[in-house]
Formats: sequence, structure tokens, C-alpha cells
Amino acid sequence: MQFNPTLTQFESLSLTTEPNPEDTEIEKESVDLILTRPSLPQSTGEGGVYQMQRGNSLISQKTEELQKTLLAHRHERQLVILQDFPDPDALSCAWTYQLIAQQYDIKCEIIYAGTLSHQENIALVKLTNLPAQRWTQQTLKTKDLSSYQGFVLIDNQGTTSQLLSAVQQAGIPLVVVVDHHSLQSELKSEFVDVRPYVRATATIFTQYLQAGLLALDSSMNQHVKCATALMHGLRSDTNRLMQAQEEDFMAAAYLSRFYDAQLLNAILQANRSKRVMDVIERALKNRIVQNNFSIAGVGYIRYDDRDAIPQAADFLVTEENVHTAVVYGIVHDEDDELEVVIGSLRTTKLTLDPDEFIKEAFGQDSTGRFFGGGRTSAGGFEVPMGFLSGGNENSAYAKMKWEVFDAQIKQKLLRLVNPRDNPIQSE
Ligand SMILES: [Mn+2]
Repeated sequence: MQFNPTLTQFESLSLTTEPNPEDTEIEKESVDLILTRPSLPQSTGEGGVYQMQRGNSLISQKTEELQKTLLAHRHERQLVILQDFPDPDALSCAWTYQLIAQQYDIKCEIIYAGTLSHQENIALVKLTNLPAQRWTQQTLKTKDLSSYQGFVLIDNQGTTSQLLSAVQQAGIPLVVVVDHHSLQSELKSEFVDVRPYVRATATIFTQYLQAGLLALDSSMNQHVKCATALMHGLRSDTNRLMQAQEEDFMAAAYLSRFYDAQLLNAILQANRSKRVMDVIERALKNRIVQNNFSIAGVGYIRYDDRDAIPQAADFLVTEENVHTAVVYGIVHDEDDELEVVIGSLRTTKLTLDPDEFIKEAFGQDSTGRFFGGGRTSAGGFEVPMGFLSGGNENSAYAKMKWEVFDAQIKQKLLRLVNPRDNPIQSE
């Protein structure tokens, strides 16, 4: 539990960290269903009524808590930190948060350290003018971090951002966390809304909008674009709504009043680059299939093409008799100085939990931090290469290094794919 000195009249809010699904179940039943916020939109329609019966007490409670947190931080400047390779869910929700916070005169900058590497993400940011900025380590040096009074994590819990340590070292407090990934560690934040059973963070933010945190106005261009971005985020995290559950559909239904279908179509029309196609080709060539798992190492990949890895996993999982695909490679920056093993998992097997699978396969580093995790049907991991990073002038060395990492990752994955209960081999 933490006590933030800036919180005076709202100290009770600090009791709201670490929600877990069990608590939530209890709250759903014990807290009454009456929504007390006066600014609640009247036009919730039949769908709204239905949803009210279903966990709306949690939504109204979280909405109120978030509003109190924002009130307590009026006129401040905040950094909204996204994962290094932000996806449409993260980007759209960060923008929504920025628009909500604006009403409290809170100025937010949406930042990420990596790149926008998926063609659809680039199209999303360009076509909607989505206000996200890339901050490299170099950018960080030019910034005066003392001018920010808080930071916010959206669609992540800080474990996938290179910016986190600098922001923490500058002493900026964590104010808000909204995410749908499994809880990675105890979070010291004033406001926490982590709901691993929700399919997209965009669903959570749409619920905030619906509960009155910001009244969308379809005559405002910016609101229409933001609703379109949210729709894109929601669709992309639910496999085009195929894995959506009731509350995701309810959120999509609400967004359908405001979003621009043509704009969304333009975003989705972005084509795969040749380099992404090359990585998919390598994944196909290198894949091994065992027990319905398809595993492929794709070697070295440029930083800007990092998103080719999940796209290759998306492709491999479509093969007949394959329910789970894992694709990984060594991602390196322009100067080859920074190297990291990055992998993605995709599964259609309902009983396979990507979060558990990745945590079990790769374990933790010396500080106890897991190399990765996941959500429904998708997961990812990152293994830093430390001392072995860089130094690839010599191609024999680069090849050897890849082979070692490739063999080690395969070994760890295959241990779970083909569990051997009996260590004595019969052959
Ligand atoms: Mn997400």
C-alpha cells in the first residue's frame, strides 16, 4: 500500500491497488447497482440496461475512482508510457486517456521507446493524427523529467518499456494503471484497473466513456477518430471480434455510434511490407511441428521489422493440425549495439494459457522478473542478450550466437511440448 502526499481528501483511494478477479466477483454482487454519477449519459439504450445487470457496479466504481484520481491531479503534466512496440489497443486507449485527462487540465504526453512497426499501426497513427511520440534513450537526455508530476501505464504494466527505469529514477510517481494483461507484479499506483478477463483495454476505456468520463460528440472530428482508433484496438485484440465476449461487443456497439467505418477500412487496408513477407517465409521454412505446436526461429531481424514476428506467428497458427505457434528471433538496432531475443506465441487451443506457458517455459531472470507473459490466445517474451549483445562484424560469430540462442529456446519450449515423465528412454 502506498500513500501519496498529494492525496489529501482522497486518501481512501489508495486502498484500490491490486484488484483480482475474485474480489471483483464479490464486488459485483455486494455493491449496489445504482450509478450515482450525475453526468451519466441517458442514452444507454437496451444494451446499456443489460450491461448494468452485469458487473456495472465495478465499472461505475472504477470510473468514480479514476475521476477522483484525475481531480486530485488537476493542472499537472503526465507521461503516458506504452510498451516499446505499441499496438492499436495501447495507442487508442492512451489517446482516450489523454482526452479524458484534458478535461481536468492534465497535459499528457504519450510516449514509447521502440518503433511502430506494424503497417496497420503506422496507418492508424498517420490517418488519425494520433498524438504518440517516440522517445529514445537520446530523447530522454534532452527532457527535463522534473516537469512531470506523474506517469501512467496503459495496456502494459511497465515490464515491456525501456523508458520505465528512467522515469522511476526521476522520482515520478505512478498514478494510473489500466491493463488487461495478468498482474505482473505488485503495482504501487494510486489508481489500478487491471482486468485480465477483459479481452481489450479498449473495452475498459469505452466503458469509462460510456459511464460519463468523457461525452463523445460525433460532430467533433477528433472524437470520431478516437472512437475509430478504439474500435480498431478492440478488434485487433479480439481477433476481429471472434474472441470478443459480451462486454467487448457491448463496447463495440457503443463505439459504432461514433466511429468512421471508412477510416477504419483505410487503416486495415495497409499492406504487408516485403520485409515482413521475408520473415514469414523464413518462419515457414524453419518451422518444426511437434504435438500440434509449430516452432520457428527466424534469425536476425531489424528493429523496425520487429512486428514481423507476431505476424509470422499469426500465419503459422493457421496451418492444419497446428494449435499453437511460437516464432522468435534476435532483434537488433541500426548499430547492432542493442540485441534482444523477441518471441511471440499465438494459440487457438482454449485450454492453453499463453501467460502460464511462457512463464513456465522461460522462467525468471536473477531479479525474479519473468521473461514474458500473455493474455488470451497470445503471448510474448523478451530475453536480453547482455554481454553477448552486438559485435557481429564477424559473421561466423553472429551465426554461432544465433545457433546457441535458437537451441536454448527450442530446448525450453520442447520440454513443455513433449513432456517426458520417464527420464529413462526405452530406445
Ligand atoms: Mn491489449
